[in-house]
Formats: sequence, structure tokens, C-alpha cells
Amino acid sequence: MTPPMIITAALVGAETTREQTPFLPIAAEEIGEAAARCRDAGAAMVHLHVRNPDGTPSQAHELFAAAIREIRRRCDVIIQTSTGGAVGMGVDERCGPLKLTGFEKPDMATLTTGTMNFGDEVFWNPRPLVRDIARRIRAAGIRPEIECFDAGMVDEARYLAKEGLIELPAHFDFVLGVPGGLAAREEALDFLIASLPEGCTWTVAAMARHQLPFAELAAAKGGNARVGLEDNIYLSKGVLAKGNHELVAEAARLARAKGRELATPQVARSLLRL
Ligand code: KMH
Ligand code: ZN
Repeated sequence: MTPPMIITAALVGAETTREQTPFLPIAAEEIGEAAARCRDAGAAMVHLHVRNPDGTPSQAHELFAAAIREIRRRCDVIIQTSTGGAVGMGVDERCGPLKLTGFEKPDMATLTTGTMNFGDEVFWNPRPLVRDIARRIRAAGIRPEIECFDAGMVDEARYLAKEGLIELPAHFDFVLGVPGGLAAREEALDFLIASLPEGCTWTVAAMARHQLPFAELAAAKGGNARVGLEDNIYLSKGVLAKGNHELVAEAARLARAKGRELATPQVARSLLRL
């Protein structure tokens, strides 16, 4: 039987700006409020970045701690912190949220398994750096989500597992449509799904206008979907989403139309072996 679908809300990101959309949450309270509205709309997990008060990206553990407190005060979503941060950040900075413990400890953390062109810049993930971050995630006792922006990044996860740096089966996120990475094409998604090691689960996060159509494809193919302002600011052509929750609500509608139930955070925890 097809399991309930896990919707992840990528609330903030590192690249989206307030100039592009006034609905981007930046302050900890805004992030907490956005997470709660997404939970009400059907999300079981949030993928979390944080910003300085001026809107620039940060991986400071104090900012993550404040955002996580505001989220957990309001709702029970699974919290997955980024270790990708923004292009150009060093490894210690990227791993800021892994320092958090207790009430502020994240449930999951991302692990990108390869370098790629990221628009006109480079998202720098050489193999030693990937191993460094994998070791830090493991040492923190946090479960990784393997972020794959291109097909070889799935294969790299197999090497990491052989080296004992991650456990399989794992949860993967296929990030499709970043210029310089694998495009958002259905046959690319099918190839990635077929490439997964036995028993792994997957989410697809497609960029911009591909976001909601790929949430629908994920629902049809038995997978999970990530939506949110990190990757897409439009609800439909030319119409800004008035918050992350509108994108979650539309993904939830598409999922239900395909006959998928939505996973609660509790169900998602069990599906993701948290
Ligand atoms: N902002 C991108 C350079 C992640 O969160 O782990 C990297 C990213 C991936 O967003
Ligand atoms: Zn991210």
C-alpha cells in the first residue's frame, strides 16, 4: 500500500529575497508562525535556513535556536536544518545548527553529496568536505537527508554508506531544476527513483514553476514533496504565494486528488525512521 505523503515546507532558503516576495519569513517569530500555518495546511516537516535581521543568509546556531524555539512552541513539525547554507560559506559556518542540543536540537540535517554549478556560482562540496559534514551529522546523532542536485550524488551516498558515514536505507531529496544541476524532467525523476538503494525513501523539490507539478508527480509515484518559498515564490503564473502555507495547501490538494493521505509528523517520523 502507498504510504501517506510527507510534505516538507522549505520556508526560507538562502537565496529568496524580500524584494522578490514580501511574504518571506525572516525573523524567528515569523518563521515559527509560517511553520505553524504550514503544519495546519498539511506539512509534516520544515526544511530550515535562517537569516540575519538584514535578510542576508546565516548559519549561526543562535539564529537557528531562536527559530526552532518559535517553531516548537507552536507545533510538532519535524525540523530539518540546512548544512548547505549559502554558496561561499565555509564548513564550520555551514555546520552551525549541528551544535544545537536539547529542545533546540534539529531532527534532521541536509547532506549534499557533490559539487555543482549553482546558477552562475559553485555550490562547493568536494568529497572530503562531504565526509567532514557527514561525520559531524553522525556525531551529533542527527539523521541526514541526502540532497541530490544531480544523478551522481545518489551514487555518492552508496560510497558514504560503505565508509560507514551514513546508514542505508536513508531519506533522499531530489532537488531538480537548479541551473547547473539536473533539470526538472519526469524522466530524470524516474531515473533517480530507480537509482535509489533498496528501501530508501524520497522527496522531490523542483524549482520555480516546476514545484507544484512535481509535487503532483511525487504523489502519483508514491513519493514525497517539498514546496515553499526557498524554491518557488509563485502559486500560479504571475501570482505570488501569500506565504509558504499556500504552497503547502496546494500540494496537499494535489496529493489528495491522487488518492494520497498526508503524513502527520508522527507518521512521517516512523516512515523516515527518526
Ligand atoms: N542554498 C543552497 C546553496 C541545503 O539546504 O542543504 C544549498 C541548499 C541545500 O539550500
Ligand atoms: Zn536549503
